[in-house]
Amino acid sequence: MKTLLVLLKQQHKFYWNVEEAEYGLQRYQPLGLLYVAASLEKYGVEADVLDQSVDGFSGTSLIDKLKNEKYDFVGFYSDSTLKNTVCEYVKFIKNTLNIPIVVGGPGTLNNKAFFDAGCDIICNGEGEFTACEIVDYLKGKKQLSEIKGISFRKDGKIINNEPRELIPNLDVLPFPDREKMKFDEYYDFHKFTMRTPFTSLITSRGCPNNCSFCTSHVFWKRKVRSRSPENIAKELEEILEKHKLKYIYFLDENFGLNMNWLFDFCNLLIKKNYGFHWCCAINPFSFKGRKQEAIEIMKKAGCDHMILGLQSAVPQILKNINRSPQQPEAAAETIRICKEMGILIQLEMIFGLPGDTEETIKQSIDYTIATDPHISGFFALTVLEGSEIEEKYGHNNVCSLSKERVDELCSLASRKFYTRPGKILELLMFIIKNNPKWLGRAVQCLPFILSVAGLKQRTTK
Ligand code: B12
Ligand code: SF4
Repeated sequence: MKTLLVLLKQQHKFYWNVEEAEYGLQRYQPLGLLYVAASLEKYGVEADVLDQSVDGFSGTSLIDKLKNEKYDFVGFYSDSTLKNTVCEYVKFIKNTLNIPIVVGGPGTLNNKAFFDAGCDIICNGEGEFTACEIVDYLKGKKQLSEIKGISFRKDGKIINNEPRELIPNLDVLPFPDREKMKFDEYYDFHKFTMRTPFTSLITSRGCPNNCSFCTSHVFWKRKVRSRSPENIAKELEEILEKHKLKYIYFLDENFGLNMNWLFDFCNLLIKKNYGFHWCCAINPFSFKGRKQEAIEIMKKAGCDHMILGLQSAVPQILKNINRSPQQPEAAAETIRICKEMGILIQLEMIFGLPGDTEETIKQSIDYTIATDPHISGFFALTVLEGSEIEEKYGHNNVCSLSKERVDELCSLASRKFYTRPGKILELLMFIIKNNPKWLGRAVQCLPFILSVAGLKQRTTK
């Protein structure tokens, strides 16, 4: 049995500032598909992985490949923003080829459109074991009704099977085989600290929180499972055998939530002295009570960039999105410590949240300027299918401001934040001191820099 797993290129303007230039600056290996592929191969199924932004195929050439190379089924990754693109491909393939199509990923929470397009099976949640059971079904060894964690169509009706239990011990999973991809084609030059060769890796799955704009709690059930530091070290050493790795982004939704784990992991990195730098995403309450100590050891272990999601500085807006009103204070402390230690700190804000007005957005901008992280992203809310905000507001306006006004306020915030002379100098000095090679990318990064600085209007749909 043989399968092709596919990540399509984003064609719709959901991702902020999505333009061709963006994809020349930022690409991540499709870790989810690589995990599924590794489990299938362990199960005796040949699994190839294609990434359209690197492999550049068209719908017609994809069909030719599926036919000529005799694949038994094809799988697509979909997040909410890729959904329309995936549906277009599913429809196109099904018009010419009768091949089973499976779709998985965080964008499948509302699955009707995929079935309407012709998809056969949706994998809900983690895919490693589900995909192997789908193979059993295709071999005639299992009924669809027996497979936990899938949805399928029977007599025109969508059947949602019982959910699959989360994999209790992530250490049992085979490592994603990055050699399936063109390793050097992955990087994120949005990061001033980026060095190549680069890869991404995930040390835990899930997040305990339930922010109303996010779908993590629906997908990962608010349960956090961490891999053991030793298991991660083994994966790192496999990569380091083949590549002189210089940079890693740990893709966890909230990195290092468990403090004992964080200290063990950082101590292991320090002991092993692998020589790469890394970046991670945290939240305002991360490292609570032991912030100074935690950030210090992370720095020692190679962390040079943290992404801190605060979203709003206004207590009532934070309450509206199921967050604590104490977070702005906590985030300010993280920003201060990171700056003292020379870690690039990036604050993320979302505008257009429930209850947002011109005044609350102004307060968030003022807060960002006052706390002065190195960089800050101001994003217009993307309403994700399956999120609490979508349930509550549907396609209606979430706040009193129009989408256009929210976009304008994002640009205005960026302009106010980045066009201060001190800021430009600070960033330039940071780059020269920490990663001068990045400046070689400056011309290619120009559209990105202009957009970040609010000098080029952003549009999101
Ligand atoms: C890396 C990343 C990115 C990268 C690259 C994304 C890409 N498509 O290549 C960048 C930085 C570009 C990015 C951008 C965005 N991202 Co992003 N990103 C991630 C991140 C941090 C890691 C993804 C990952 O590797 N996960 C680890 C693997 C193991 O999990 P997985 O991918 O879900 O795969 C498992 C299952 O889903 C399933 N599965 C997946 N595919 C398939 C296919 C088949 C056939 C089967 C059987 C199973 C299966 O099996 C896998 C193994 O168990 C996740 C958060 C997270 N930690 O997951 C967010 C996440 C995917 N991003 C998210 C969002 C919202 C965005 C943006 C829209 C943000 C924005 N507003 O601009 C953009 C849009 C991207 C786009 N499509 O254009 C959301 C998606 C939510 C949703 N409902 O769709 C996530 C979940 C974050 C969150 N908690 O909200 N992102
Ligand atoms: S936004 Fe971040 S902290 Fe909130 S639920 Fe999603 S992943 Fe967790």
